[in-house]
Formats: sequence, structure tokens, C-alpha cells
Amino acid sequence: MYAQSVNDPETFWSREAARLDWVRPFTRVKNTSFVPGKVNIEWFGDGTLNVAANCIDRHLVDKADTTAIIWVPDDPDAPAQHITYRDLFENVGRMANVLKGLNVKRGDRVILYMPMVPEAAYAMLACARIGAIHSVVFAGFSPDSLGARVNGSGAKLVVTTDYAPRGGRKTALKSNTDAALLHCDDDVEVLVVKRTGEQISWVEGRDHDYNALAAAVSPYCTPAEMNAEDPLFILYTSGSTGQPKGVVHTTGGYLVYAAMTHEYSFDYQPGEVYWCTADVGWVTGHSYLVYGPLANGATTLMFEGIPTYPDASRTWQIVQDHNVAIYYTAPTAIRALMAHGNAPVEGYDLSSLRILGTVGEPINPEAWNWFNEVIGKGTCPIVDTWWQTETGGHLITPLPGATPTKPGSATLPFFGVQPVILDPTSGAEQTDVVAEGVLCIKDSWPGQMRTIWGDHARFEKTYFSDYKGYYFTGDGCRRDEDGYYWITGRVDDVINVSGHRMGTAEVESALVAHPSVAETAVVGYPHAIKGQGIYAYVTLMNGETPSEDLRKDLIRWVRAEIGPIATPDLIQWAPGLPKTRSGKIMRRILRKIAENDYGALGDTSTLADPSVVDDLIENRMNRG
Ligand code: 6R9
Repeated sequence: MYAQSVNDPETFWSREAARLDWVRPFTRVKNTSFVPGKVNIEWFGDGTLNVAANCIDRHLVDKADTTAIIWVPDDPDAPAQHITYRDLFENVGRMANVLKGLNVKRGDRVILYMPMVPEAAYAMLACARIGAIHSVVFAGFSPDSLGARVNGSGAKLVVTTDYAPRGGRKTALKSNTDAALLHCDDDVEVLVVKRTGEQISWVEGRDHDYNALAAAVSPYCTPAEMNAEDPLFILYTSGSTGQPKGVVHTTGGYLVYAAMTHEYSFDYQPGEVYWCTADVGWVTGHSYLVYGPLANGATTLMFEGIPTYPDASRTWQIVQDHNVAIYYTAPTAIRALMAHGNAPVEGYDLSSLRILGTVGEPINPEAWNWFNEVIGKGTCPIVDTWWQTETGGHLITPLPGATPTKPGSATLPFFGVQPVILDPTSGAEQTDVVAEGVLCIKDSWPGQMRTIWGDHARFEKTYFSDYKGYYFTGDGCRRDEDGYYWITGRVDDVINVSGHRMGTAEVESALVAHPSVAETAVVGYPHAIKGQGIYAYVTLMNGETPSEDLRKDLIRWVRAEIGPIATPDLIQWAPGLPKTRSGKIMRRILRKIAENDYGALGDTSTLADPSVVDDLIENRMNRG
């Protein structure tokens, strides 16, 4: 199959695309070019279909009473909800009619600032049903981040909840939305889904009560006939420079790829309960919590809470209660659970588990072994899936049971994917089996992003200009003697904190916006649970003195500017930063000091003032 997928992609992909219901079948399969200046990606270009109809309507024939979504609320004493495909059809239909009533039309952007509640999935599918483009904003993001995404996407509506319970606490999403909209056009409206029912502020005329509106509309909504290349969603993700970019995924190719990878990478079998722990705010929540599983008629479990609430056995309680067969999570979650020892796992019946999966960052062998032995009892294949927001679905992954695994390697390319390892400086393709360099992909696959929202030039520059003719992933990679791929981490200024992508430039611009901060440089450093932690070097304004209070204030500041995921772990007061004579900050040196590896600083002779380095080493924060 792999040979056919790369030698005869037309035949291969037209067969795979037949897994979906098309309104008008496509006659063209692939029309793609990575040539600089002419980058164009189009799959199944003249076909038409509707994503919601594929994820819901077509299953009603034989799965109307099958559970589509098992929703497990944060509160361990509250009952789980079983939402059948018929329920899903009606709830999505209602949400779609509510959106239409609010004048949302084909092509309009709708921001979903939603926590892990079923209405998040309803809203995604409702947008897809009427041809609107959703952009989910992770509920942990601050009002400023939300406002930037409303403006960046030109959205006319924000769908949110009153509150978002999580881990026994709650976030005030509606009041965050109010704060965000202070920075947006006056005509942006808000649709509020009731989650807790507690009191919230209300702007008459602008705010709409979802529950009241939904009760008054029909559950039937005709799906819009969309072109395969019409945008399905925008998802903002961090890059090495500037503001987050709006990754655009389209209708046909994305859904073919999400459905196919969900089936093959997890060997999904009808009737099985599948649990992906990712939040809907990230791409994994799009492809592997909502779209892939529902396109396949699967039962997907959505958990509102966190693995350690009310205690570290919550995950295993859920696996036992709901007979979870496939469990897909992030290495950082595995490490956090592993830190509690085996006691929270003991006493739970995990025999329903068949396949385990990881995503988001390389998994360290210690965590892999614990996952394999203590959770999988040595009998569940572990699929380490490498992919990105930009790729729409898995690109490098084992096929469970078929691909022998090695702890820490995502193993081999998925069908249709041709990874190459390039020399970082010359850009030459490394043709020996054993190789190390930057990871690029040679040809397109259907789930590939199509553009950056509103900025096709930035799309070409970011992904297709450094290494001409290839898609550049931003990751470093090693290929071993068996042809297995080992991701070595980002080669750009993007760090990976608890499996979340964070641009160091974003944290820096938040910090320098603080009145006491003159200059700052942010780097990643190894962190036992998070994978990478955030290390900030801060130079204060003249006259400001370092203090514990100021440190706390800076941390609060960054949390408010971006969100809790960007919280610096370590802040070092830096009287000066190491710079070249042309004023460029030498991040390589700062990274080494943050890693506590200052013995290997390399050449510092090009520094304008080499003495700043001694001070930074002397006062380094990570002595672990
Ligand atoms: C799906 C997702 C993408 C970046 C990617 C890489 C890292 C993801 C990985 C992995 C090693 C894996 N990454 N999966 N590294 N092994 N299995 O995480 O998307 O948030 O866009 O992050 O995450 O560095 O470039 P996204």
C-alpha cells in the first residue's frame, strides 16, 4: 500500500477518498506544487461534500442509536452523558439553525472559545454544516489572545460558555470574552452556552442565549454543498516569529486524511470506545477527538476535567467505567501520572485497553516503559504519532501491530508521506539511510494546510522558502539504520511546553510590554514533567530593582497577556544579554546556560561584551 501511495497517488487517494460520501464526485485527485512562488495545494478539487453530513447523517442508517460522544464532566459525581448519533444530528441541527438565525453565512468566521463540552463539537459541526469557518480558541487563552484571534480572522460571532469547570476550579469564559471584545469591532456578537448557570454580565443586543434560542428552532438543517477546497477551519498556532498564524484546513482532503489516519493509526474497530485526551482547542482535538472519529462512526470520549482531579486515579477510573479500548494522550500527561507512582493505577481494571497512543513531543524511554508495562500490561501496541497543526493528521506513525516499535521513535511514514532529511546548511538531501538534519516532506498529502489565513506570502515564506521544493517542518530529525525516524526537537525558536507549541517571541513580546522590563530573551530548558520549561532572561528598566514581588508580577502579567500555558518557569534577572556586535542576541548561549550546560558555550569571541556571560552563569536559575 505504501509503495502504491507514493508511486501512484492518484489511484491510491481516489480509493481512500471513497471512504467519504461525496455530493458531486471529484474527477481530479491531486493538483499540488511546492515550487517557490507557485505553492498551490489542491486535492479532490472539483468534488463537493459536507463534513457534518459525513460525520453524522450517513451514520444514521445503521448507527442512530450508537453513542457518538461519551461526555465525562469534570465533577466525578456527575453522571456521564451518552450522546447518540441521532442526538448529535439534532443538536448540531439546532446549533446550525441558531447560527443561521444570527445571520452566520457560508464563508463567515466564527470563533469558538469553548471548553470541553459537547456543545464545542456541536458548534464545530454546525459551522461545517452551513459552510461557516470555525476557529477554536483554547479556553486557557487570555482575553488579549482571544481578541487578537477575533480580529485576525475577522469573525462576526464568538461562541462561548458562561464558565468552564476544570479540575474543581472554573474559568470565567464569558467575562473573558467581554474583556476581549473591548478590542474588537462593535458588531461582533456573542452566543453563550449555559454550562454552570451562574450569574454573568449581559450586553443586550450583542449577547445571545444559546439554550433559549436552541429550544425554539428546528433540529433539521440541510447541509450546505461545499467544495472540497472550501476552508473548514482556521486554527492559530505559534511560529518562530511574530503573532500566531492562522493555519487553514479545507473540507475534502482534511476529512479524508483525518478519517483515514484515525482508522489506520489506531486500528479503530466498530463499537470500540476511543479516548483522545486532547483539548478541542488544539489540532489533536480537531482531527482525533471530533472529525476523524465521527467520520468513522466511532464512539469518542470527551473528558472535561484533568487527569489529577479529584486524584491521580481519575484517568484509570474513566478507562474502567467506559471500557476504553484506545487511549491517546501526550507524553507530558504520562510523566505527570507516572510521578504519582503505581498506586493510583492499582485496583482498576484496564483490560479493555487495546491500543495506546502518544502525540505532541518525543516520548522519553522511561515514560514509554511505564506506559507500556503499567498501563498496557505489555500487550498494547503504542503508536507514537508525529504530526503538526499544519499537517492535519499523522505523518510519521507506526501502524499498531504491524510496525515494530522502538521507544522514542515515531517509526515510519504514513501512506503517501515522503519524509526527507536535509543538511541544515546546504539543504542537500541526505540519501544514506542513517542521517541527521532537518525534516522536510517531499510531496503533498490531502491533510496538508493550504495557506495562512490572509497571508499566503507568509505561508510560502515559512514553509517553502528555506528548503526549496520541500515542505519544511521546523523539526530536527535523525534516521537510524532501520530507516526509523527520531524527532530531535524544533530547530526554530518554537518550544514545546507540555506538548503545547509556544513561540519564544510571543512570550518575549508579552514581557517587554511590562513597564518595568527593558529587554528580554526567552528560551526553553529541559523540564522533568513538561518536557520543556520556559526560561526568561529579563533586563529591567533603569531604576528598577529586582524583587520577588516583581518576579510574581511578571508571571501574572504573562498569564494575563497570553494565558497560563505561557507562564515562565524561571526568570533570571539579566543586567545584560549576550549580543553580537551588530546587536543580535546570541540565543545559543542563553539556551546552554538555561540547560545548565555552560561548560560548552562554544565561541563567545564575537560578543560585544563577553563579561555579561559570566554574570549569567553565576546567577543561573537551573542548577539541576
Ligand atoms: C500534533 C501537534 C507540532 C510539533 C512538531 C514537533 C512536536 C508532535 C510529536 C512531536 C516528537 C511526536 N511533536 N508530535 N515530536 N514526537 N510524536 O502536536 O501539533 O501543536 O502543531 O505541534 O510538536 O516538534 O513540530 P502542534
